[in-house]
Amino acid sequence: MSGSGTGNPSDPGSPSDPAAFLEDAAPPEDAAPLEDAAPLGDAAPPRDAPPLVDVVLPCLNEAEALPWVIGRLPVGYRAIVVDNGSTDDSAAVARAHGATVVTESRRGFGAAAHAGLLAATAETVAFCDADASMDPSELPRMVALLAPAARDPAATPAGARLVLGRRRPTVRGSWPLHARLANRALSLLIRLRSGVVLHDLGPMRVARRADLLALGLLDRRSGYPLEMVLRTNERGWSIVETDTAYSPRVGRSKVTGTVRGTIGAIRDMSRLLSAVKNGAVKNGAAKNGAAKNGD
Ligand SMILES: Nc1nc2c(ncn2[C@@H]2O[C@H](COP(=O)(O)OP(=O)(O)OP(=O)(O)O)[C@@H](O)[C@H]2O)c(=O)[nH]1
Ligand SMILES: [Mg+2]
Repeated sequence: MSGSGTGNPSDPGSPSDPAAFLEDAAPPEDAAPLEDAAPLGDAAPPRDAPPLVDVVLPCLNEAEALPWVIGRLPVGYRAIVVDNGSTDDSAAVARAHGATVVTESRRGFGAAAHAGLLAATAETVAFCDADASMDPSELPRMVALLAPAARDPAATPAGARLVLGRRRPTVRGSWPLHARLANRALSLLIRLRSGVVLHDLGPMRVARRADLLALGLLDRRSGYPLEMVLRTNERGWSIVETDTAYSPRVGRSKVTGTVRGTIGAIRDMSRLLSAVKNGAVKNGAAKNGAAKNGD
């Protein structure tokens, strides 16, 4: 790592001892510095043009992080902040920074994410945490990996139907060890049960809106991202992973940093994986694989 930092507000810069990272915690050598993950720049659409991509930002008390997150959106990307019962100023801060705010009173990551999907109007929809652990300026590279929009959602054009950001820690402490181990175990179970080869079930992801709606997702809690993967695979649609930077979140941790959150996530995921085992979620013939940064 060259030490350029990520621009993330919590990023203290590069570690003094990069070799101290666990092996798979190191960002890939060919990863472009985030400053290079260029927004659309000159190709800026007119002011009132419809969004190219709607970016769903589920939000529970992220007032501190939102200004940075919304500010990192490329031109033509619209922030849809789904306020999930925040008791801080999240909604007001989001509005003040130009985001569209949707209110979802039913608690749960999936409830918030799905409300954002239903509010989206762009052909392409992205999901990103609102805690500044991920950088929305990486989204165009992910969108570029998507297959062209299919007129018929049942069709299978070449290219990915779901692009997942594989989290790569930028500094030690971005990702607590217990969370990384749990994630690794989950990835292995997904591979065994469904055949989908993943390294991470990261929350940053992009897909076509019509495809996402066609999946008929039902989970409204922590299982939502996993159900999205399993249902995409069930249809035989291709899933691709690409490396994305993962920095320490801004604000208080709700899931991976708390015992309650971790147990809840494991419970929701296990239920879904049992559904695969019992045949309630079928395995498709999806090809999936990793895309290198810049592919
Ligand atoms: N946990 C949780 N997050 C929610 C909820 N509703 C919206 N969110 C948002 O969903 C995103 C993911 O939640 P995080 O708390 O970052 O969960 P995580 O990334 O697994 O773990 P930490 O970042 O370590 O807390 C954040 O932007 C939250 O604000 C909810 O009901 N529960
Ligand atoms: Mg987070």
